[in-house]
Amino acid sequence: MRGIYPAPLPLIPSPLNRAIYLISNEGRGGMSNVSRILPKASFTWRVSSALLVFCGLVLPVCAQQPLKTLLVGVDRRSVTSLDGDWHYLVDQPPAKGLYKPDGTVKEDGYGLNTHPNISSGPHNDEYDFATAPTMKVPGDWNTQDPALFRFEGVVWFERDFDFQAKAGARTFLHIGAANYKSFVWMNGKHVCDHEGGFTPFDCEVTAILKPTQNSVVIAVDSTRMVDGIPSVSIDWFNYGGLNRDVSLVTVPPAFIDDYDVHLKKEATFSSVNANTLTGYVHVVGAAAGTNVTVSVPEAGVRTTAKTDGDGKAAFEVKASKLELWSHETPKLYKVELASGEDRIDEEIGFRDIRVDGTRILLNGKAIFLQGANMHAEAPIRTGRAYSDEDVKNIFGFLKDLNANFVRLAHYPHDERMERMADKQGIMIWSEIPLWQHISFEKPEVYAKATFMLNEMIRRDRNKASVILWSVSNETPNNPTRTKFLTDLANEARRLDATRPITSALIGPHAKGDQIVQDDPLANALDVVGQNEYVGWYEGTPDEADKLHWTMPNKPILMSEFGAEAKFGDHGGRNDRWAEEQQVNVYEHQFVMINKIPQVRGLVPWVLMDFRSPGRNIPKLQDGFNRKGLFSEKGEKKQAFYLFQKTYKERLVGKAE
Ligand code: GCB
Repeated sequence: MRGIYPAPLPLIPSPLNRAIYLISNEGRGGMSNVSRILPKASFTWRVSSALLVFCGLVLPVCAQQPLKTLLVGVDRRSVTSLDGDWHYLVDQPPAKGLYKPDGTVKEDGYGLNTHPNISSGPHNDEYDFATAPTMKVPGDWNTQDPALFRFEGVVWFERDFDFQAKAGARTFLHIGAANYKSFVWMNGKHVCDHEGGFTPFDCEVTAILKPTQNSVVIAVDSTRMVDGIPSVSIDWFNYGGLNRDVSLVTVPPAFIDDYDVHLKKEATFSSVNANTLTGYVHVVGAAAGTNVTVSVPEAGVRTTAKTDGDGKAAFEVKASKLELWSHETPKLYKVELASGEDRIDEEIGFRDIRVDGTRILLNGKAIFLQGANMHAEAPIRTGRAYSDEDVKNIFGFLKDLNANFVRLAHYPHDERMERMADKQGIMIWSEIPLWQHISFEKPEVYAKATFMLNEMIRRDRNKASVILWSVSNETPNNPTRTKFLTDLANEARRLDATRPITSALIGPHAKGDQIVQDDPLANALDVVGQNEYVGWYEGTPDEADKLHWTMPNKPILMSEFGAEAKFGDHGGRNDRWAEEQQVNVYEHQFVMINKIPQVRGLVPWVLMDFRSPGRNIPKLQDGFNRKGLFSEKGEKKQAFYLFQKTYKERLVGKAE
């Protein structure tokens, strides 16, 4: 089986990446594990330096594994779903079914899916998937089995299936997301691993599949790691499991794995000339010079481009006429991408998003973002969000609020969110889970961050609704972190030059009535997110009125502000936990925010109450962060109505 890897990953390593790569190779006598497994002169030579470090240092097991790819647009293909009931077994710490005593992965562990010798003969393996209970995939184990509600560790999943392979076709196992590390076996063969809880991955299983009685076994380890992203401390629930759809994707021998179709970004935007589409289609297994066609019938576009030696076909073509996507008119076009036997039918919106001074311009027009933060929590049923129903409920809340924007905190959410946002005209801030304290000093953590950034951008770059990539949330202001995040922001720009880059900053504390935001990370950003909790973690609600912020001369989004309130808890305007106090905090915040001229968006924390096990005040929190405008059951707090009216009548903030 030949491994493949996404082409748009950093082919030219950034200076820091290059340094890490050299260090990792030196440390291994000049030859990394990865370079040993890469077939010479093949496509895989173009693997990113981030992956080299990732496999070479972080996951030594990669050395024995075929590389994985990341198929873009899987939800636009016809796939064989493996969702449904999977057997599961808990591998209690130290997880002897998965890890050897030294922490490396066992090749003769539960992944082999053998059966115990119960009745006779020598005693052998002590696990059995065939008779194990089942749970639903997608889903988190915490809300499906009460015994696992607080469990963080290794749970194994197994299911059997029949599969009629098409002659000559290639088949990939696609996992929408599994938190946090995954180790995958197919028919007893270890096929791939992945680190990161919120992005998809694929492993090729073509040569291993049989017509009947296939068995896929996946170990998911949700243990928090100091050097993970996020690290050990988080203010959300660490839902473990196969949290998003799992499927088999069958493609022809030469297939489209990645594409980017967007409105050409000119030096200045002009609506008259905004009709050039550009980008690339990448075809794995295509000889140089293979034809790729890109058609947008409704816009009169049909162009043919040829792949280069790496399978990439770049194109640029003028549309006869293009109606641009916006939150007011979320126009999507049917886009057909085809090469040889492969074809993907997409729906893509075209728009221009840029920063001009302190303004954010969408299609040349200054916009003000009226939004909310949201965790990937399922309203009403609670648990990790993964379904059409969950997404419908969340968008119902946003539309009811009159929002035009959502910050998907603090990690990439289910792709359904972006699809729905594209259709409904909600703009998105998309973020990697780089939250507060991270091991910024460690090169391998930087490698993981670039890896996750790549995965996020690759999955969602064709979504018009995504207008901002965020590299982090509330990180400590020191030179090591600033260098790390500045490099990461530049990496994001290199991967996608069409969108502004942001991050949510925190602090500094007020000095008297003055607050000067002088975090040097702002220099690396196009749009500055500012989190602050005046009236809740700091000061009293009315103190906000007196505060004067000095902010960078860039567009500012108030990316978090708010207060906790328990739905149905009523009292005075200064009574903590009362809905009235939450309203009071916001009303004073509005006074303060209205005095900051560069503010271009409101993003209250948070749309809906969400599970966070550190929130331990009985009867008030009960394991939930209660800063929601909605309760987790979808009940509207008074602050919801405040925002609904504020957004409808555009009472706070200006687009320019
Ligand atoms: C923050 C964090 C967010 C927390 C929130 C809170 O600053 O960015 O993840 O949940 O505060 O409620 O404390």
